[in-house]
Amino acid sequence: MPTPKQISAAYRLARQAYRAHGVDTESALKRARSIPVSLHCWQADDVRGLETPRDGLDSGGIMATGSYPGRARSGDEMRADLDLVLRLLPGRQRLNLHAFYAETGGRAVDRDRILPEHFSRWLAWARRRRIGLDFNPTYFAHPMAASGFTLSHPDRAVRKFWIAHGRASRRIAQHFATELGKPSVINHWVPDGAKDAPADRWAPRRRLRESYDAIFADKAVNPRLCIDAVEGKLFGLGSEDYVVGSQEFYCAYAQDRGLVPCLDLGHYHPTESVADKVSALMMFHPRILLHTSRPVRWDSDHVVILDDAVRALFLEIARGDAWDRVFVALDFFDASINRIAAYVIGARATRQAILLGMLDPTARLRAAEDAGRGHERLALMEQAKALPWGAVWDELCARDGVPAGADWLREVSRHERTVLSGRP
Ligand code: RNT
Ligand code: ZN
Repeated sequence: MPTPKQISAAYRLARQAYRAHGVDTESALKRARSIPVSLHCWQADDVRGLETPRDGLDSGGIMATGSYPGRARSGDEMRADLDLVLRLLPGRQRLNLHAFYAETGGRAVDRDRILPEHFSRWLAWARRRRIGLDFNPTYFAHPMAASGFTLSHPDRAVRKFWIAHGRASRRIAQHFATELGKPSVINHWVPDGAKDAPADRWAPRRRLRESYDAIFADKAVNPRLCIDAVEGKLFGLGSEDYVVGSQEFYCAYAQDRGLVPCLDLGHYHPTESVADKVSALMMFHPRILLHTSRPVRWDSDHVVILDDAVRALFLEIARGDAWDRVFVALDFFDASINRIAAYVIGARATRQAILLGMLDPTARLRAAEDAGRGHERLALMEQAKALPWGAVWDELCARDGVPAGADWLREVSRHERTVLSGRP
C-alpha cells in the first residue's frame, strides 16, 4: 500500500508523462471526481426488496446467484452497508432506489399506492449525506407480474395497476428532487416478453406504448425535476424470443416523447459495441442514461470491472465531450461475494473508466488522423495504454481522503467481522 508521500511523488511523474502527450491531469482529476455515479441499492440485498417476502415470485428474468453470508435484510442494514461503501469511494455518488425498497412500517402497501412518505428514511439518509436520489418503478417480483407481462398485459386491470405504479413512482422521484434540490432520474424497465415466438408481436407493443403514454401524461410531474429514462433489452430469462420493450421500441419512444434512453452494458448481443452506439444516439437524443454492468456470456449482471467495454464506453463520452449529457448508474448484483466489496469494485472501476476517458490524448490522436497518418494514430493509441494512469487514480483517492490501492479491503474485512457476522 502506497504512503501519501509515494502517491504524490508518483503523481508528479505521471503528470509530466501525460503533459508530454498533451493531457492536463489536473483538469482530468477535477472533472473525474465531479461526475456523479449512482449506486444501485439492490446489490446490498440481492434484488429482494423490503416488501413482505412472497415466495416463488418471478423476478422478471433478473437473478442474483450465490449465497455469500451478510446480505442486508432491512433498510437500516442496507444503509449501514452503503455508509461504508460511500466512505471507500472517491468522487460524488448518488443513490438509486427501486420502488420495492419502500418502508411502510410493517403495513402492506401495494405498489399502486406507494407514496413519498414510504421513502422518508431513505430521504433523511440521503439528505444527511448530501447525495441525490434516483428512482425506479419495480415492475417485477409481484403477483401482478407473474405472467411475465405488466404494462403490456392484455388484461386492462393488470395494466391499470402498473400504470398506477408508474405514476406513483414519478411523484416519488419528483419529491426526492424537490426535497434534495437535485433532479432525480427515474428509469423505467419492464420485464415484458415471451419465452417462445408469439403470434402477435404487435399488440403488446401497442399496449406498452399506450400504458407509458398514460404514465407520462401526469401533468403534476415536472420533467426538469423528474427525468424519465426508459431501458430496453435484447432478452431475459423467460423472454428469450420476444422482449416487448426492445432497443428500437425505446429509442423511438424516447425520441418521440422527449425521454432519455438507457443503455445497459448487458443488454445487447455479446459482439455489439455499446460504445459505438453513443455517438449515433447522441446525434438525436440530448441525454442518455448508462447502466454499467458486466455480461458474462449472457445478461448475467456480474460486478463491473475495468474491462474493454466499460473503458470504451467512457472513452466515447470523453471524445464527444458529452459529460454533461450523460447520467451514470451502476447495475449489477452478485450474491456470491462480499456485497460491499462488490459495490466498491464496480463503482471504482466505473470511475476509473471515467478518469481514463478524461486522460485520453484525444487531441494528438485526432491530429494524426486529420493528417491521414493512420499508423501514427494507432501507435499513439497503443502508447496511451501504457501511460501511468494508476498514479493519477491514487492521487484522486488521496485528494478525496479514501484508501488508495486495495487498502479498502481491510475496512471491508473489519465490517464483515463486526457487522455482517451478526446476520445469520
Ligand atoms: C434489467 C435491467 C434493470 C434492472 C434493475 C434492477 O435487465 O437492467 O435495470 O437490472 O432495474
Ligand atoms: Zn439495467
